[in-house]
Amino acid sequence: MSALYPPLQPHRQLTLAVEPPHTLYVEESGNPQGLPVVFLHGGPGAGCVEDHRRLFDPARYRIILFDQRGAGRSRPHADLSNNTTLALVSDMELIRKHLGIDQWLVFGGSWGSTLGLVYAETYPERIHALIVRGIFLCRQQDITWFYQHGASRIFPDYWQDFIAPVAEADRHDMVAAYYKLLTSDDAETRLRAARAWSIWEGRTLSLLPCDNAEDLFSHEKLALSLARIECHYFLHNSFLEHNQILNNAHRLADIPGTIIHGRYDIICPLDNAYALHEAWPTARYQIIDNAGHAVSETGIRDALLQATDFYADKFYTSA
Ligand code: STX
Repeated sequence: MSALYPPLQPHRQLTLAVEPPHTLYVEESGNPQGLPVVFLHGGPGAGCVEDHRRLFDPARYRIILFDQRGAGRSRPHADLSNNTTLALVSDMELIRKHLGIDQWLVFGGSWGSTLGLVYAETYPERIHALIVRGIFLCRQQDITWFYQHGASRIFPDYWQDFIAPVAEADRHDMVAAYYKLLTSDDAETRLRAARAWSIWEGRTLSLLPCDNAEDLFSHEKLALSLARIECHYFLHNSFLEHNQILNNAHRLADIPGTIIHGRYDIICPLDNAYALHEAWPTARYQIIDNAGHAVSETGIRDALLQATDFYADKFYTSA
């Protein structure tokens, strides 16, 4: 079992104005001369946390974290305007150019895997390697599974709490119903819906229950950005064409890659990773047999650390 790298502070933090009204929080930690890696957080809308830095050897990586539009420390918080997949991909290019980086390693879990895959299929020449975890292809079947029926059968008790804010007549389309609540004029309605949406995700995240999931996910700031931004993306088919990621997977062929996925992932079932592995057979494919969806689960964390060390061995050269 391997531990995360020790806690570390960013040596540079910046606020980058992208398309109005958005301003992004971007930070760098680790070795300024190291192998650049960009970390893509989940949700969309979850934002980065300090532990994300600790997945990378700070002696060999130049670690770049940023909060996507509306998430974390980016402003305006939880804002849905001009918030699309394509916009996030162009933000990544803006950040890359702003930091003077030619090629970087791209690392993403869950929605971060979605964004990383779309970015890689758009700009394959910009990527040293791609590490993706908890694969989320954002197909209609993936959204239906988690927000309509599927996961509801594994967690029927938590599902009741998830559907509670929605009038019975509207429950045939949970994403559309939630969108109305989450964009309501009434702040209390928005927050109540955001908490229920977010707690559903928190409770279903890991194979074994995690004690503080409800506290964490009901926190006003996280709940609002996570729920509003996710719901906005999923209502709009994540701004992707039908099966876009798999259909364009041939563009990944020359990218060194690692796919890591927990066998008991209920948020993003393993068939997401399996389909990606079939479409991108040159990538290393690792099923973690004792884990669900969370980056914090031991088996997932170990595999991720092994992967980041593997690519540092391969690509890092000291000046
Ligand atoms: N959301 C998938 C996703 O990206 C449907 C995701 N799942 N859990 C998370 O993100 C957090 C734990 C980061 C909130």
